[in-house]
Amino acid sequence: TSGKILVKGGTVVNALHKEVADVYIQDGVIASVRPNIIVSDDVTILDATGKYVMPGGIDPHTHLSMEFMGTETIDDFFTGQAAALAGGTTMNIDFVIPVNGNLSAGFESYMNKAKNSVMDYGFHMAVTRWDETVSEDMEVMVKEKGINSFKFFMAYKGSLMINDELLLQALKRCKTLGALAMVHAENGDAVAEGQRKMIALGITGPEGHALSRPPMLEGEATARAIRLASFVNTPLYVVHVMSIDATEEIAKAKMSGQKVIGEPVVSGLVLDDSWLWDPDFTTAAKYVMSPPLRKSGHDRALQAALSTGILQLVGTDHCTFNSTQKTLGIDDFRKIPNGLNGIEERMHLVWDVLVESGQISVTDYVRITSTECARIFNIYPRKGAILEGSDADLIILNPNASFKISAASHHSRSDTNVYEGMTGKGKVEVTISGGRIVWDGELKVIPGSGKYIKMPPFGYLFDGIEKADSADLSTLRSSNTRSRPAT
Ligand code: DUC
Ligand code: ZN
Ligand code: ZN
Ligand code: ZN
Repeated sequence: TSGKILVKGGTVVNALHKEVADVYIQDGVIASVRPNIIVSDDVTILDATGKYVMPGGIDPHTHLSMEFMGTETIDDFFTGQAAALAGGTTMNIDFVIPVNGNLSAGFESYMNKAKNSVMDYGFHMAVTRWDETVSEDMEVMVKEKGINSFKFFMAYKGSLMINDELLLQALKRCKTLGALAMVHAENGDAVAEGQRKMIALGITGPEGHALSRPPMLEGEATARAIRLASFVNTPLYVVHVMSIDATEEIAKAKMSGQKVIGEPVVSGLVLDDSWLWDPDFTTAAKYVMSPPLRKSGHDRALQAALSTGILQLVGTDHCTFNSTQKTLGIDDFRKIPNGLNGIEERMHLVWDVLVESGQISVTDYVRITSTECARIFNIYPRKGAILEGSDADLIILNPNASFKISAASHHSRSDTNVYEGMTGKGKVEVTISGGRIVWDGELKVIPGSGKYIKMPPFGYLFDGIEKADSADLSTLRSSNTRSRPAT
């Protein structure tokens, strides 16, 4: 094909506006968006009448090719991203895990893992250790490597976790670099205690996973991270918000004016923990992720929080292991590799559970699946929008067709799917990535075609922070003056 595409007659949806228009794509970029565009015959025409034309999804939270808990995720950048494209997601932001705590080595290793990428991607970086070298390396990552967010684990004691003393140092460093601090918020010390208790009680199966780390431990760590971020006045992004407890802390912080972003993941929105009690180990183990799935009720509360803006965007935490890998924990739930799928299912499930149900508008759908992520990580409007000059990453969604999820037909390499059998209305019929049709019921992906997207520091969340700091300082000075005894 010529590489020129006209998407004709659809309802073009952006985060704040929708209208019936044509979209003309040339050289990987959106060249024009307006009604009745006339083109020459070498242009591929896609009829989108009666359908929605929307920015491709951006998944802010994935783990592809991740070495974790004694094994490695079964989806690499090729299979994970191919699955994403088949489900209407055109970019993912993955988490670089440092090599022996070393950030630069971690970055090189992930750039290498991503060589067979089939869509654009960016990176967050986990910080799992703290010293002068790490602090210096953070600056290199931000200034040279295109990373503007760092993730800190408050759980996974003994491996990834860092304590409050280090977290505080890291938060300060993020602030000076204009990088967004992200936290996995669970109290790792208490989780370890909860796990010991379950094992002592003889509860070694997957249900022990849920019982050992209840929502209060997520609420506590979320509150603590929020307070520490407030103490140094830097914005905070809480990944995989799974509970009412954590959501309430985020809502409270927002009411006090603090810049806190909450990211629920699809599994938390549509599943509950009842699966973990399934007597069949293979079935139960596939639902083990951290933080764990919660009791029914948390799922609907997370949906409500998203629809009202308390939570702002949806990720997946796509981190897949096949059933053989999950048996690493057959005698001890602590050894079940944590993680489940979602990169292919996110766009369909969010549409079904929030738009079809009438909880949010189609414009809000675009905001929470794409635009908000692009804004937070400072790549809007190149990504997250259908505007002249934006990258040609977009989807055609037919609201009258239906989707059906099954491991038999999905594109992940995993032999199971936690959403097995789910169906709903709203189907991604076409995905365009980098100006090419990569999905139209069949995948047409090219290994190595995905580009690394550098994300610049000091995104919109940092606006006003310096002013707030100097206002704070002058308050401090004047209150000192008042309290000084007269001489
Ligand atoms: N939780 C998971 O379930 N998998 C990857 C890491 C994490 O925090
Ligand atoms: Zn330096
Ligand atoms: Zn996590
Ligand atoms: Zn994760």
